[in-house]
Amino acid sequence: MSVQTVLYHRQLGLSDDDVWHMYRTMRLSRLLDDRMWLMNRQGIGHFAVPGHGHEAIAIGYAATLRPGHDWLVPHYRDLAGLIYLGVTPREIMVHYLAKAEDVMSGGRQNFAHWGHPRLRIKTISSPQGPHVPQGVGIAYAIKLHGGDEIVWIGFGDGTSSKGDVHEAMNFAAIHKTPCVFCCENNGYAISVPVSKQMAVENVADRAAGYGMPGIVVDGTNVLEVYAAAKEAVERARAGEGPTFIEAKCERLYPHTSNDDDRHYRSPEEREAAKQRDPIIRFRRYLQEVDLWSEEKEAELEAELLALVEEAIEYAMQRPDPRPEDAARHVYADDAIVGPDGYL
Ligand SMILES: Cc1ncc(C[n+]2csc(CCOP(=O)(O)OP(=O)(O)O)c2C)c(N)n1
Repeated sequence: MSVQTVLYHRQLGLSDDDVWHMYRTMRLSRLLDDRMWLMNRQGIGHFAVPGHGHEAIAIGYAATLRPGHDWLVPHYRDLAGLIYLGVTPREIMVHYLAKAEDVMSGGRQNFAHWGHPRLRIKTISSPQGPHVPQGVGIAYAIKLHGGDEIVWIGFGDGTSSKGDVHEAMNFAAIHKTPCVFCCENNGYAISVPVSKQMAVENVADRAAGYGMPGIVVDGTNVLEVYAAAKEAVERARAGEGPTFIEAKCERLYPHTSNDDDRHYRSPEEREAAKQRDPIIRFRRYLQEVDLWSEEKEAELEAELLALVEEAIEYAMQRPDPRPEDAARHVYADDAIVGPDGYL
């Protein structure tokens, strides 16, 4: 155990319990993702969007947010972050199976179109990109109201090419809106590699053009993401404006259950990606600082598997949405309004 590694999470202000909770949430997220993938293959869930490989990013930033106070406009691979902020395995499974009580959208939206009014997680759009200016709009409203909330806005490297994303970042920098942009760069937009997406080396290089700091972090290292996120969130909260964080990671699975990445990634490339699995990396760190053991892992796995199975069991038995409710919440008179009047 080296002195430097012992100190790293403590230096960041994280206790031993905090890092174990982060690890536990990453493991829970992965188990849920694994089960959803399997259920899709069994013909049960119609569409799975795997977060495999993005867990360190989602946990790293979620740990810097105040649940139900700060706003999250997430990337669709951020399942781990949602769980960290308080979304339950039951809510995830009910959403996955599009049941009537789905808190995200009553079973209307596709899977991984996250949303949770009580936790201030804003539902995302199917077209890639529009959620970014929507997030900046929330941040601008907070600024006008004089609130101390911040908005975390996540998106992928492919989405960063969209015009609405550029407009949003330009506006945010001009008006110093309290938000953080996080580009989760896994090197692909479905089958399109990042080299066909942009001519710059880092997406974060663009930040200078908007007039905001641009930071590149290793998105497979949860503590590194946490450190960068913490600084950016503090900056936004202090009224100093947005930060652009690019977190480089690996997409360990195909794009979605509708994709087969063997058509565009070699076996060697897929094998190399596995070496950057954020959960394995974090486990190694915890082991180095004496917070992990085989016994603890076995206990954790048994506990989490029971949670996941219970959530599946629960969700499978919930009623499907009624056809006559299809237009509910479509117009403003029936909208879900939070306690503070926000939609
Ligand atoms: C405007 C728009 N164009 C294309 C699509 C189809 N599409 C859905 S996800 C996706 C890839 C996005 O890639 P990226 O932003 O890098 O995120 P990743 O899936 O790699 O995490 C595409 C092209 C879409 N939903 N919306």
